[in-house]
Amino acid sequence: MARKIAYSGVQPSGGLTIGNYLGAVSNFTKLENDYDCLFNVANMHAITVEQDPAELRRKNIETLAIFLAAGLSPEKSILFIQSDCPEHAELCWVLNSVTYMGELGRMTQFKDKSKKNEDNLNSALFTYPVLMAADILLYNTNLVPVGDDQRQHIEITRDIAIRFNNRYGETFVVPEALYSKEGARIMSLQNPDQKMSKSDEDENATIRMLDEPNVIIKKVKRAVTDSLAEINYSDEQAGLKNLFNIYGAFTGEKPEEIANRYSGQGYGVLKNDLGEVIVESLSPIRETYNKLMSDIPYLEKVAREGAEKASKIASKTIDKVYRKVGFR
Ligand code: AQP
Repeated sequence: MARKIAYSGVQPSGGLTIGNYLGAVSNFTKLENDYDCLFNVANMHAITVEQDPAELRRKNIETLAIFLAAGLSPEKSILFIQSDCPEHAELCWVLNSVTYMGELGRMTQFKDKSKKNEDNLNSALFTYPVLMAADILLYNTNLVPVGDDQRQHIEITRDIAIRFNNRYGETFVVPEALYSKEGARIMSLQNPDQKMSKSDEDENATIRMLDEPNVIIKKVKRAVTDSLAEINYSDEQAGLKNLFNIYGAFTGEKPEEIANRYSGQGYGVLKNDLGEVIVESLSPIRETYNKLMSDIPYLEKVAREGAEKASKIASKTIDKVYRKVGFR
């Protein structure tokens, strides 16, 4: 029986955070053995906010190196850079014609990012979910491993697929999302009401996958908690709750049980231990990443071969879609 297909992408819009890792990348590696997987560096999404071209060029390959360092294998998964496959833009255009302004206007990510980018309210920011639908639907994807912040985008992808199928006949697989349990929504260390984001300007708000151990320890120590001086796992202590969620996502333990273990102790003890847990998990990734980055031609080869394999699948979908809509 043919294996099911899993697809996901990560924008090279900054240094990847433990939110990106726990919510997405760490789950990619768990799927490799059971699914036919495609994972890409979503650089076409990244330009919906202003990027420095030289930096973006560098980040494309760095993000691919992080995928490999986190354990993904080019032998098992198709790893590629989104803009190397023109089919993403081609399908996006067709899908734009079956997507309504009203449904795009309801996307909370658009509303949030609009507020942060008032001087660059471009139409790609608005149609971002259509490109994401194209990414997913191009590969007959069954499963999309993503963080909780992508819920609305997965829903609209499903709506677009169903609408297209109804209008033009059975064409797309309607995909399901896969959310991780503890790591689905890692919050900012400085504002636990907001999700941790790689583009956050406050460096203390994020822990990046490639942060040095002393930086990680320092950032955890500076994480905002509260003045109750009492260990609980509750919504009223959102900063503390986030720290337990991060702890649990790294160790596989239930956050509530970790909180019980620390009951009666000070926040400082918890923060010290959590810093160590994160350093221990991320150090091997950082070391492998550094080795990979010393061989750029190898990384470029992985990207090139990945794009060839992805395009082979994607071009079949484009052919089918172009026939359905009357282009061919
Ligand atoms: N805080 C988070 N907790 C859990 N998962 C998260 N993801 C992002 N932030 C968290 C998941 O990481 C994957 C890649 O995200 P993305 O690069 O496509 O864009 P994003 O969701 O907009 O992530 P960022 O870090 O907030 O990037 P910027 O700052 O550039 O907008 C997705 O699966 C996402 O759910």
